[in-house]
Amino acid sequence: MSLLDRFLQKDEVALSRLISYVENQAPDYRKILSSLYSRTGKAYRVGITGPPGAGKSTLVDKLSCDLIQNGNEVGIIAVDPSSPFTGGALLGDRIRMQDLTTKKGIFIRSMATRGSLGGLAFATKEVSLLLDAFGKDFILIETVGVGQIELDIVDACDTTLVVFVPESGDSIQAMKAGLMEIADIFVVNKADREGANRIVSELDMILDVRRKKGEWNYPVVSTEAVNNKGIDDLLKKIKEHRKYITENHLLEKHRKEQIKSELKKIMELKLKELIEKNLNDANLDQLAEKVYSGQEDPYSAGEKILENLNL
Ligand SMILES: Nc1nc2c(ncn2[C@@H]2O[C@H](COP(=O)(O)OP(=O)(O)OP(=O)(O)O)[C@@H](O)[C@H]2O)c(=O)[nH]1
Ligand SMILES: [Mg+2]
Repeated sequence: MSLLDRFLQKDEVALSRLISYVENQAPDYRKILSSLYSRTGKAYRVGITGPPGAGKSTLVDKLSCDLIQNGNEVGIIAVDPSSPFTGGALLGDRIRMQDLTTKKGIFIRSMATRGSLGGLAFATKEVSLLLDAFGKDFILIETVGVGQIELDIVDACDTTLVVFVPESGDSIQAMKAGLMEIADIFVVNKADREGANRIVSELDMILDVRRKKGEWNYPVVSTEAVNNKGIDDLLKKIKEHRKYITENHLLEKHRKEQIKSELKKIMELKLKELIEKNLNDANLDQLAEKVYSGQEDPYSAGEKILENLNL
């Protein structure tokens, strides 16, 4: 049986293998995604981001358990842009989520920078397509930190949670990093610690400016992930947000925007490949020689090459 057939029969080993194909951009990986594309669009993607150690993995763990108990299948992608390879820095996550891997209906994958063409955010999208095609109802994407890559990743999600902790300064830092703008739901985790109420009211104060009657109200939810407290409330808010963006056609609009940027990216990558294929070192040397000796200028030389590419 082919890998694809096994994938279609819900074989998780085949899923893992296909994810590696896609991550490594193995030959024909596009054909695989293309043949599976019609099976996608059903999964709901939830992004979870926030400062290191805020309790994101613990939240993902508890949310997943609740979701599978309600009959959903869950895919988890843990992304760490700061790690040069998959595994190392995420080992902690893996250990913490270990009991999850044995639960039926939950699949976990870690991803890290591998210099993949198109970048980590794009690779994450492609992996989530696979999970979607596999039949996952929810895809939870955890990213640590506040850089541009993380923002791009959660921006591609349908609902984004930003996790805060009672330690002071977090909210202000997050605002600087643009986290406030991308969050749909604000989570104050470690509510068992002192200062939790203060940060909730601080957030509420900032958000009141943005809250408009009849529109999404940017809720702040307190949780104690380790003690499984507040998780049902959080899940309720996620579902409310889903309902809100669906009914107001915002989900549709957002997904179309995502498709546009994917299309551009796919074409960019294809062009890059074509250029590399058609322009070997010898050609380049020759051209450089011509430009250097004044026979040609680089602008017209570049145009000519592009015209001759078989697009
Ligand atoms: N006191 C308290 N500790 C918690 C709570 N939730 C999680 N923790 C602890 O906080 C630590 C970090 O939790 P993680 O879930 O790994 O946090 P994370 O945000 O995924 O961490 P990174 O992925 O490394 O950024 C762990 O020791 C958790 O047990 C909570 O509600 N209260
Ligand atoms: Mg984590």
